[in-house]
Amino acid sequence: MFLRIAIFALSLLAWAPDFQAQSQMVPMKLRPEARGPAVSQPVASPQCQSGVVYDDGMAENGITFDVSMLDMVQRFDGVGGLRVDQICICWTRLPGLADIDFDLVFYRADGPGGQPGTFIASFPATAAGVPLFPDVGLFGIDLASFDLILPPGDIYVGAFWMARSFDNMFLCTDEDGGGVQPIFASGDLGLNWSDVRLVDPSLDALMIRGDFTDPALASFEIPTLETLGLLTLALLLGAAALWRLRS
Ligand SMILES: [Ca+2]
Repeated sequence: MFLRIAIFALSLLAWAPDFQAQSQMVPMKLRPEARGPAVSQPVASPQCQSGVVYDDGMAENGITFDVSMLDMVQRFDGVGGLRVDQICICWTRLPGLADIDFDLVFYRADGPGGQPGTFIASFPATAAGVPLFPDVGLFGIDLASFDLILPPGDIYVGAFWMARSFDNMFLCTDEDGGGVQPIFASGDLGLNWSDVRLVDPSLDALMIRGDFTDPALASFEIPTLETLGLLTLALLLGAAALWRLRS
């Protein structure tokens, strides 16, 4: 959050170039020829596999945009009202920097036509040791301790990063998994959004996944042996006290 506020302040000083870039955002891809056989290894980590997943587990490509600040998000349906436990996000890269600092970002789907609208939250994160394309890395970010309860409705989840500072970094894309979730990109901190699929028809899904739980269910605790043991001890002590009083 602090990073975004700081960057927003800076962006006011240099607003014009990015605002113009927004209206003509063109994706930069690792394999511009698009569709073909899967070239990456299967995602090694089981992270988020039991959560909300829109990709097929194999990345065919990567995508970024030539803007200073880039938000790229994918819509998650049916997660409104749930608590975010973990987000998994896949990065790949060309030679250069191996680590990327980014923010996980959350937006409500209350913009025009259901596109991203109200900003919800962001969390600074780092993906260290991003593999060279065609290898990819699925990085899990544990958010359980933040107790982020999402507002009602559909939610956009994705990443914000300084795309020109990390111009060798790409979000992994699935191009043959059949995903249909809306995907949007913004070069001006979410003021204007571009439908990424309109400029990149080969894109099926971003490899962004999430684990969510119902906060009502999360607060239910199954009694543990320790709890039962303490209860038994209390009963025994109570019985002993009663016996001593009566004797
Ligand atoms: Ca795939």
